[in-house]
Amino acid sequence: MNKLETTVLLAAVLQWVAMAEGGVAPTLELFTQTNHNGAVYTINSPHHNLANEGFNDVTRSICGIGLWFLYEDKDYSKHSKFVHTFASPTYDCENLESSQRDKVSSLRYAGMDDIDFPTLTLYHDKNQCGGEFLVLRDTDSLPDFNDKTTTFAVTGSSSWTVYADADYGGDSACMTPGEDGGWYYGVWTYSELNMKNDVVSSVRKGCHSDRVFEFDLSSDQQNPASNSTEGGI
Ligand SMILES: [Ca+2]
Ligand SMILES: [Ca+2]
Repeated sequence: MNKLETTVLLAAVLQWVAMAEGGVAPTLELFTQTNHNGAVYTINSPHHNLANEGFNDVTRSICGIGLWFLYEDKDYSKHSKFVHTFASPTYDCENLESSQRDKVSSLRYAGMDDIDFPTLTLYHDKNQCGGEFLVLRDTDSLPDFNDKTTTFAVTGSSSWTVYADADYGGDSACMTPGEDGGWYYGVWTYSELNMKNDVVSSVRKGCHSDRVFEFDLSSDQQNPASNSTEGGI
């Protein structure tokens, strides 16, 4: 079976899984050449150091499903000069831009092992770097992540409201995900919510603030898929 056939088969299998279970799991394939050629490494979980898998600094193109962040440095480090966002509800492929090739050292997805499950992930640093805290329900205090959040990622169709004080007090902002073919996600930094850095102390599911910030998907299209659907050598 050649690579195209393998890719088509994988897409069919993933679609079947989605239909069977209602929500597909995030998955990402890393390729050592552009246009999903070369050696491939398939990922279904966070990887803080691709050197452990013998796949450090070799990725040139990617295919997959879900909302993923790819970091230049290991450990999702804030010192990474780039963090590449991949977002797709169906199996899709793209080439990394040339300045990001042969440099990816860690990666992780936002949310749960179902790309439609409503989640909010809080990140310690800019560009979804550093420690993370996954929120699934109303949380009136954040003992392990209080006043630490710089960036936010949402999966699922629910909005989420963040507050500067515990018990849903103080300044607040509602994040509403954008829609891509019936799939929802969003990524924000504190300044895009007109909040201060490192102030979030409680979180509620749903939109409970009159300060509403809807994610604009068009702002997040980094690398049109048409670049990578032609095959090639
Ligand atoms: Ca690297
Ligand atoms: Ca606070």
